[in-house]
Amino acid sequence: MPLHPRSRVSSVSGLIALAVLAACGGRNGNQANQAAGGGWAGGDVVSLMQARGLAEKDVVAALKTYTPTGKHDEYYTFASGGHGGNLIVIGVPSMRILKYVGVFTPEPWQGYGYGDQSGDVLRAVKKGGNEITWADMHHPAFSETGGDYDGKYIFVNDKCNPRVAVVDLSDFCTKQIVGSDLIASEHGATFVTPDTDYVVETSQYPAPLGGVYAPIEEFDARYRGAMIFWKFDKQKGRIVEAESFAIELPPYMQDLADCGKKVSDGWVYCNSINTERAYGGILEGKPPLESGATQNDMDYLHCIHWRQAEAVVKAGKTETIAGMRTIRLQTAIDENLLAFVPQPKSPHGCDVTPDGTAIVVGGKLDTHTTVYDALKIAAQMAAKKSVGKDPYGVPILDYQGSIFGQCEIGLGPLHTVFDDKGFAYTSVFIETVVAKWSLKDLKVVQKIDTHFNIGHLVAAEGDTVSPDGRYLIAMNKWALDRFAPVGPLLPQNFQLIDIGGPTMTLLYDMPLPLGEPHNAQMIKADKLKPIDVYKPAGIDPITHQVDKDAVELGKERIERKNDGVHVWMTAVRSHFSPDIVRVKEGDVVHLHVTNVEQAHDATHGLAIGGQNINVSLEPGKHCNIVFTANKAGVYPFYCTEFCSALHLEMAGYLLVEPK
Ligand code: CUK
Ligand code: CUA
Repeated sequence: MPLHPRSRVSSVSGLIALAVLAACGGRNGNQANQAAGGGWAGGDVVSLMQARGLAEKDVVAALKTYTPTGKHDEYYTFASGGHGGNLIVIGVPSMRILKYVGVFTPEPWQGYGYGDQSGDVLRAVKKGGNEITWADMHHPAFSETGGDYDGKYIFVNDKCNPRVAVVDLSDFCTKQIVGSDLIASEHGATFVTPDTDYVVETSQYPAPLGGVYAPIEEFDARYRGAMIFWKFDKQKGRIVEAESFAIELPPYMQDLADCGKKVSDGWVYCNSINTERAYGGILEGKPPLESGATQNDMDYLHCIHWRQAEAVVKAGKTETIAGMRTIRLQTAIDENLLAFVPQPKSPHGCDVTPDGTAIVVGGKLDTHTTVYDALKIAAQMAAKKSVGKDPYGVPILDYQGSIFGQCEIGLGPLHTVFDDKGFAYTSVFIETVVAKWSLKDLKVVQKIDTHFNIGHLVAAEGDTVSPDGRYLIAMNKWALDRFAPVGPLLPQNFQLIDIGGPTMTLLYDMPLPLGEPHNAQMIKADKLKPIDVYKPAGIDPITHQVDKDAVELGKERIERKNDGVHVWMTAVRSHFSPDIVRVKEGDVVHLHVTNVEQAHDATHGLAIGGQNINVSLEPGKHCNIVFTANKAGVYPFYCTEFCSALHLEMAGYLLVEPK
């Protein structure tokens, strides 16, 4: 064995501990080795710290996050891609991006929406006949069993064009997108009931239900909100539209929702803004919407008994609007399944504690979080005790009689997540901090700066019945000076914070240059059991069944049929077969292509020039591609993943002969 020229410290941690001591004790470790001219002369830890201007806390943060090659992260974070309309999968604590999952937006690498059957998923919901290829994605939610993440599915919403998507975590692919024209925008989505019976989607900006027109002067009479309960079939992994229902709500701006759990199982809560029912009119002599909407001292926390609503639906007490079985507002009142509790001025955030006893709502224009008592609310509703009614007849419960109390947080509290030690963590937008406070005595114990203007925050399993503590990510709206400048449009800044010890410490800044993610969810890595390959070969990833047109090696063929030319093709290192496809100008071409390989990571791609066709062929995957060869010419097709030494030779020709 070759001897190392220098004696070595026996362990890496020992070396680093020594180095940190040396650097931080003020001793000048090894000045001669200090990097000159940008190189890493010397290469020992002390020199590196000095050369890079790192303090002890930086090295400690690095040690807590650095993940050497081949080592996996402890957690996955699934962040909404915001305007990007996709999901971003991030490893924690390394903050390495592991995957983008195309959801509401075509995703070229996955071949999502570029020619194969995934396009049917992407384009399933049109709005007014228009194809929508972006989204304003806000809130991902994992499927749950018993209030805990089960690692099977993740749901996401589109605020702008109300839609909900189902992503299967066995292959990280979008399987379904649904949407209802009942509502015209949404926000309180997606949130799941503790056993994922329903995925909740709540409207935000009131509009006449069902996508019809009504003059805005008839706002109070004809504009409405609604909460949709999308029924989820866990076995099939699909939302069942026919078994879904909605509840009509007054025309306030319903905001964030969360489902009760444990003692509050069966309930869903939703905060609201603009109970003033302002609708703007700046050029028409009215106050701007935002000032009209902030006149009242109190808005309303909506408390909805969804299990009761389910029974009302079963009893047939609904009206179908835009295809959605809807419990009308009067029915909801008569059936005692909806009540309001006042909440301080323009609230934001609505988060149920892990034990289900309390609902935390942020103040936004108030300096408190208000902690509501789920049982007191339920008791008042059961006793039909109210202190008044809103203009639509919805009972209003006594505010003081519905709360545990308030926590003085700071300027602009928004969202709250939880740890395993009885602490809550609230994002404070204006003050730009995370405030850690005790659920026991509602007292703040620590604040940590964020950079800058934090929106949501996510903690490890922090929205479940059993949070882990450990890690928290602050999702900041502004990045300002944190990164090298990239022009006027700046990335978002995800800041990883260690919440494992008694004090929060900042570990890492991660720019996210894609959209405004809003929220994310963090799950223990060992809860996910993704597949390696599609098995057996020929699987349609949407149905997870062997496709009827799956192709086996040796069974490749081309046939002209009534509906066009069918090509049954295989992909295997390093050729497509057939590699010459002859069609006539104007032919409809049906390309059935199977990657017959079963080797892990042996992915091919198939792209055809001039047709906007680009699919990803993971091992075992089958794609059905349909297009019209509308222009005579010679179209090379080729593999787009560097799969083998002869990858560049993995190509062929589509020959479109003139008519
Ligand atoms: S909202 Cu964006 S920071 Cu859509 Cu959840 Cu609060
Ligand atoms: Cu197959 Cu490159």
